[in-house]
Amino acid sequence: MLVLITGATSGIGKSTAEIFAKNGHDLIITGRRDERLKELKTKLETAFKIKVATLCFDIRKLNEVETAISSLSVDHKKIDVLVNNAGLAAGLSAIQNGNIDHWERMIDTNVKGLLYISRTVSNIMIENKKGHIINIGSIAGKEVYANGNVYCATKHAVDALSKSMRIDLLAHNIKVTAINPGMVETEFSIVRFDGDEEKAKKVYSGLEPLKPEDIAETIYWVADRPAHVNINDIIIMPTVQATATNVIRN
Ligand code: NDP
Ligand code: 8X3
Repeated sequence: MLVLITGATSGIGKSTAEIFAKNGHDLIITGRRDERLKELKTKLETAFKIKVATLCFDIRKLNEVETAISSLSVDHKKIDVLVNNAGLAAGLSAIQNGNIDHWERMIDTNVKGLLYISRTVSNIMIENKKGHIINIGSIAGKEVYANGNVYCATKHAVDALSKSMRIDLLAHNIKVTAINPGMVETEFSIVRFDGDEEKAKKVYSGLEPLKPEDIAETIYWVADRPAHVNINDIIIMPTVQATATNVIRN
């Protein structure tokens, strides 16, 4: 398989690149931090004898998305699996105090960015007469929680888009899966709290969160099902987390 993973410089996306590479699949890895992309490419090509292409672009910018994808060679355009993983939460404030820049970053990345890449790559998949799009949603796309307002709205949008994409792409032999994790310890909370590592650490204190590898294994399993099987939707949580806010801590 040739697998394009957005947001592969960190967390879930990076672990997903690692598990596909380990299983012998070629990759296209994307993100804005080019040095990290290059480091990961060298590491995976050396360890697993696979081919890795890197595309450094900001998913919020349609022209960057289109230029990056059209720069791929003919062979690299045979994308079998698109993992729509790039995303973020910015801030955690009541709606009346919300930071507009945070709102725009979340909407532009989680919704518009996902749409830009999906439109571009689904046309390639339509030409190839097959494909699989795996969207990383969230428990925040199934429930809402205090101060999560705009992040929850963007992930509810991902939930809705996954369902509608599945219908629109049905006639083109393109599978669509949504994977919705609860708490996963990555750079997510550091980004959410604008680099405040102490505050980020508290999110996971006194509990065992999911690891990015747990989500990567699920993504790999979903992509590895036989051609006639599609997994529509998965919610995956740490054992100590029942809902977005019901969590047991030591
Ligand atoms: P990380 O912060 O560790 O990784 C986020 C990735 O997204 C990075 O590789 C980053 O790359 C990329 N990204 C962010 N903004 C952009 C952009 N504008 N253009 C291109 N790439 C971008 O977080 P996670 O691994 O946790 O997050 C991955 C996904 O999982 C997100 O969609 C998140 O909402 C979702 N999720 C996370 C959960 C968690 O608890 N961690 C739970 C549920 C869902 P770079 O900065 O190099 O551009
Ligand atoms: C990330 C999980 O609960 O912080 O999507 O929104 S949560």
